[in-house]
Amino acid sequence: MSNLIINEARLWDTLMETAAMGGLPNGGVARLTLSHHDKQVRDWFTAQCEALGMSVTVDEVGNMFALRQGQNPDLLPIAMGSHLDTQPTGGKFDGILGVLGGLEVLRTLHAAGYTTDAPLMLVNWTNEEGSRFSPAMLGSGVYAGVYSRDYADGRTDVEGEAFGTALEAIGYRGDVKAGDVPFGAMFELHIEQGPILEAENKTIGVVQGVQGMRWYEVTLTGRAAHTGSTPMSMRNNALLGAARVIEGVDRVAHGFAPSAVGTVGFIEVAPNSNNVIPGQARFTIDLRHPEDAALDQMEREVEACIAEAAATIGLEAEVKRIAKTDAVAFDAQCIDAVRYAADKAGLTARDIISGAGHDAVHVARLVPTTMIFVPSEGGLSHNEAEATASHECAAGVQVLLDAVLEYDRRHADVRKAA
Ligand code: HGY
Ligand code: MN
Ligand code: MN
Repeated sequence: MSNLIINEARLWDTLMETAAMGGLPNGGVARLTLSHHDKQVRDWFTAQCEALGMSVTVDEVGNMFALRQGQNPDLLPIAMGSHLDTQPTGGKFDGILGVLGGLEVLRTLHAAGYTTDAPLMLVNWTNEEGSRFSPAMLGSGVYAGVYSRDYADGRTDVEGEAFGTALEAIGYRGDVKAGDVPFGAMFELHIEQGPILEAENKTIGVVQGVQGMRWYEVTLTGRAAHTGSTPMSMRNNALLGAARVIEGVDRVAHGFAPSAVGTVGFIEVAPNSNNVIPGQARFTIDLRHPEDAALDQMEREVEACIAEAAATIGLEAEVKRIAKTDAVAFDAQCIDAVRYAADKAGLTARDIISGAGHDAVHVARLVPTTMIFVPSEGGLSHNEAEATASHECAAGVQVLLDAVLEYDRRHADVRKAA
């Protein structure tokens, strides 16, 4: 059992230092994937890891893997990781806490001259947010074989720039095939992004799994026409159709309360002019629920709502499902290591299912994986006011350190006993 303690002040300083990379005047962070701010933090990440004697490998979709040697180089590394990209009006903690938490663990081990049995790895997954380029968790999805590299390369942002072009523009097209950098387990520290831990006054979320999530791209096409001279009976207003669907998604989600959520968060209208009846509306739908069967039913009800709006208003509807991640349960041994670590630190904890999606969802289909949550103030995230207290960040990183060391020790014991 180790008595290593992470350095809370160093962790907080590092969080605040990186929050300035894409920092916003109101205190939030805009570090969209593959932007120059993303390049800035990636370059910084590489320098920090190399300063600890680690080697950094970049794969073909920009996923970054920093490796720390263990006593037994033949073993698969134990990974820690999350994402460095943010929402356009993101906060200082979503994703980056998991990467910087892993960095703090590695800094603590380095300072102590402590070498684990298995190698350790710190991962930055590309485009977890799915904001600039949908869908979310794209880099980890390509690593896991859910999406092809070509599919990812072809995704475009609202300006029409392709993922592959942006990746090469910041110099992060690695020469290793996605999926070819192996590791044996992953622990992801993340803020909860919801209200439960704070409401129950718990410091640690022992994450059991992640709910199912589906994203759709919908294009409704009507007819652009003059707002002044076109009678109401002669209109094919695509934005009116979108409004009906937006209302319908909300109604379907409430119909599956309390577990379901449904949102339309992005919409583009063409030609988007004051005095033109909208000829086209393109928007995304985000549906989530802990049970896949419920998502199947929600999907049917939303599709029916789209068809009805199109038929009533005289629109063409194109619906593409661009992401489907079924509910995932995390690994019992990893979860037990987290529980052990929370107990060891004397922290209050509770089991929890993640409402938000994470790279751990794709990774869990490949190797033993779990997550550690710390509270979000007011349950708020994907908002500039996102906040988690320094001592809570430090508690999460201490649990990350002790969970990884415990997992490493338990596996070393099994090998010795064999
Ligand atoms: O969509 C999500 O849950 C994550 O923030 N990408
Ligand atoms: Mn995140
Ligand atoms: Mn996020």
